[in-house]
Amino acid sequence: MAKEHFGGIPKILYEGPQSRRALAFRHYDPAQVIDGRTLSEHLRFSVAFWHSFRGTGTDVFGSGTIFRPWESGNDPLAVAQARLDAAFEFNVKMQAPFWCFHDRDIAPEGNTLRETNRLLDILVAQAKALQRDTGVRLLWGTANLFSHPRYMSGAATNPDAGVFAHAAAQVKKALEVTLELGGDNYVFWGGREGYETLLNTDLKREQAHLAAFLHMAVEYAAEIGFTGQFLIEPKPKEPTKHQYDFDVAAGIAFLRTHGLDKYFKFNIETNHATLAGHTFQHEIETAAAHGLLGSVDANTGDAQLGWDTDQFNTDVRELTVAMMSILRAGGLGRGGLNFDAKLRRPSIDPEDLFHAHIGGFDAYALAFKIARQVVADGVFEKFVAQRYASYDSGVGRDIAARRTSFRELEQVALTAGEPVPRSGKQEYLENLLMQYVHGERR
Ligand code: XLS
Ligand code: NI
Ligand code: NI
Repeated sequence: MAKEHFGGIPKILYEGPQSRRALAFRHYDPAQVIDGRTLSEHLRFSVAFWHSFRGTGTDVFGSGTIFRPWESGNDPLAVAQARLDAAFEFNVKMQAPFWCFHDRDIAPEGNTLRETNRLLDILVAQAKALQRDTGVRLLWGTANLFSHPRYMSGAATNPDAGVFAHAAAQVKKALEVTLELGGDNYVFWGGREGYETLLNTDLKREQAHLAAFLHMAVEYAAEIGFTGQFLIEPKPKEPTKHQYDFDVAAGIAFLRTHGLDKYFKFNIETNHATLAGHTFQHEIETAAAHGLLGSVDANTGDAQLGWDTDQFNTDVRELTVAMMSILRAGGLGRGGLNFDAKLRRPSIDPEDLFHAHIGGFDAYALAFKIARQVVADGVFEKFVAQRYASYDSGVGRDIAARRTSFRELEQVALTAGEPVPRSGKQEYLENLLMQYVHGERR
């Protein structure tokens, strides 16, 4: 890398839990081998280019607060090139093996689609060289189908077929670029694929169009030889009042209805789960129950704010239970933990970007280690198995195998009398969990 952009900040190294240095890892030791794989391979941390390198701290009440030195200059292409260099330097210094981006994050838009594609090609060539030089890889690519005014009423769900065509052209190119950069996945987050009011919306038609769009993406991927995993990223609302990929359950219904479930899995974002009224773990369990757990957008919301604040998550308890579900599901495979999170508006120093990711990486690494211990000990699993044991034999087994009927079960109920109540022992289990979280059982 030519010029150092984060001067004065060294590569962040693992120093162990006792370290008191702020710019060090206490739990994330990328090279630590656990169960035959390094921690880096288990966790597959990814930096989200859009938040970390395009976020300026704007909100609805005010303009940007975060200015990086490489952002100055009046040639947008040169700025984009310096920015991309800075991003890879950040990945390397953070020991983050992956990055993620939207097409429009990395390259400026031209006056025509053709010109925009040409500019994108320049940055993609640079990214390819940077990937080769640094070993950083692409976790997933995606297209920004929500910022440009043409997408104000959606992309694939736009009432205007011309906008649909434009979105198709954009995703076609984004797929080519993701293939070129060896991306492991391709993500669809349905930014404006929803509605503001049903007074002007044909909901059924819009969903059919969205399905057609996704089928065409699958077909084009096959055509060009992109074998990465397609992911849907559910979010209930924001920017629109209602988004069709509301949550994992709605996503499953949509994918199955339109014959897409064999091609897609889910990219689950913590803050989107909470916006939908679920826990992070709930969304993971729901996807995993259907074999559709793909990847994670690692962030968190704010309990008092009702929107997608995309903060860095340091809640080890929440991450531990999420990790327990991920491990029980067999891990994330070719997915990973993408830090779709941004700095707070007053966190304006380049160093803050490091503190933010260090906190997030360490919290996830610690949660992974705790969860691994929990799953290995199997105490919760044993409790749950016990709780359902009545379905392992006799009439319970017949119910599970659908070998009985209401008539037979009525006889069972009449002869057996009132079932004996058994405690769910929630508080006992929560205390047990805390023993792991607090390190008393490690
Ligand atoms: C926004 C989404 C977005 C996707 C990628 O809420 O999380 O950042 O991850 O388009
Ligand atoms: Ni996201
Ligand atoms: Ni989000």
